[in-house]
Amino acid sequence: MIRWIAGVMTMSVLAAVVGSCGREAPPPPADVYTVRGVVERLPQVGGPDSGLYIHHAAIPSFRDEHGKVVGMMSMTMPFPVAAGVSLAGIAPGDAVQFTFAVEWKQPAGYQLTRIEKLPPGTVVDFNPR
Ligand SMILES: [Cu+2]
Repeated sequence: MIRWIAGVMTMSVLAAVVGSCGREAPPPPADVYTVRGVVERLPQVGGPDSGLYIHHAAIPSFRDEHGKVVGMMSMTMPFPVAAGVSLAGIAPGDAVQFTFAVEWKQPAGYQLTRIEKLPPGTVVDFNPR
């Protein structure tokens, strides 16, 4: 009798867990930012660090893993380039506008998904409001 009750309780706990999974909201999409910057270094093919280094403007709307807007100051950092994104015609010193996506779920990471060269002579504002 006690075993039967324990069994029924286990089943109902399982049902509740499975049931709540079915009702779960779909995961939020990755955070996406479009930012300006200046290319510092192209990816080192075959090197240990294959990121595209960009001195990017501040990103006031940048969100942390909890979705809280914390901003990101202007800095130079490497951006892993998503497969299929062409860097043809991009060189160090170029002013660019680029888009990157941040995924906080495991596996967390970020990727540059789009980049375009700005007209020669474009002055990047590194501290936009
Ligand atoms: Cu940064």
